[in-house]
Amino acid sequence: MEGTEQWKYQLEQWKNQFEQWKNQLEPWKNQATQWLNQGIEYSHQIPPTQLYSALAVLLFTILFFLFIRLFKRAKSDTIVLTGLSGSGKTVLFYQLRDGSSHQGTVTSMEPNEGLFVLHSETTKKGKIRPVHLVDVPGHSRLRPKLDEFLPQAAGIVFVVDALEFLPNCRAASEYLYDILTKASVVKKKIPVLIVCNKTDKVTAHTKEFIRKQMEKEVDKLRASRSSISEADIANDYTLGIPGEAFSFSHCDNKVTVAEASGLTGVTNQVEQFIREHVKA
Ligand SMILES: Nc1nc2c(ncn2[C@@H]2O[C@H](COP(=O)(O)OP(=O)(O)OP(=O)(O)O)[C@@H](O)[C@H]2O)c(=O)[nH]1
Ligand SMILES: [Mg+2]
Repeated sequence: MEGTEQWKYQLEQWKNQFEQWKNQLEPWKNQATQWLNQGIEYSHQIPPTQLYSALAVLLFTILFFLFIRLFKRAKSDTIVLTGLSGSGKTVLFYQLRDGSSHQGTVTSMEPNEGLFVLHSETTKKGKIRPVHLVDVPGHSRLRPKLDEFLPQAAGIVFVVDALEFLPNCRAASEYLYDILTKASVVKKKIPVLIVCNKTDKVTAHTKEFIRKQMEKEVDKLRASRSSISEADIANDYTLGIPGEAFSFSHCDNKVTVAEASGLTGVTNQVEQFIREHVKA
């Protein structure tokens, strides 16, 4: 019984409080109605054409800003790290994210993904746009995963082991050839950066040497593939200029070469490429 009494009392108090608020709001309500009436009256005084054009301008401005916003959002922030197994993608991924290499020699079995501001930018002031970085393992069984990420990529970082380059040259070139002829890459002209990694070692090959060797290898592949893949045109675009030795500069998308050492944190050229295509 006591409980109900207490409730009743509480309810009564809430009601009083509510009444009090209502009274306080009354002058505001009056003011608002007055303004509204004034507004309506004023709008009656304006010639309708002027009113319509003002409304049209307002609508246009709103649509314009909405459009700009949408357009900005549509720009991708995804950078895909790819290349043969052991080339150093995962080390590079952590170096870009944390500024340390998380040294380990395990072969990745899953793509590594992250949305972050590059470690080298964390000391910068102001709001910086994060990058969606994806490290797709080089193991042949996981390569189809690449197709999931390529359509949304703003750029592709193709990592090459500059130390063990010669034994891997053919396989790396084949993988790169496959990427460069993918419809998703060609149509959107996704830029590619070939990163000659592990340049901390003196025996590493130079980027000029690697570029030339890979161009030669792609040239050979172009000849052999075009003779066998007549029936399989769907997947393939032809590379380069027919009758001329292949050069990466013949590609419709921009293909450039850089040097890096993920292990020791020399990654400035990769960061520059990322920021060229995912504006801060
Ligand atoms: N000297 C040197 N070694 C490196 C460098 N980057 C990576 N490595 C070594 O290369 C090996 C492979 O590196 P990972 O980053 O695991 O290679 P990955 O490309 O992710 O390989 P998968 O995951 O199999 O596709 C590791 O033993 C690294 O320590 C580098 O810049 N310099
Ligand atoms: Mg890995």
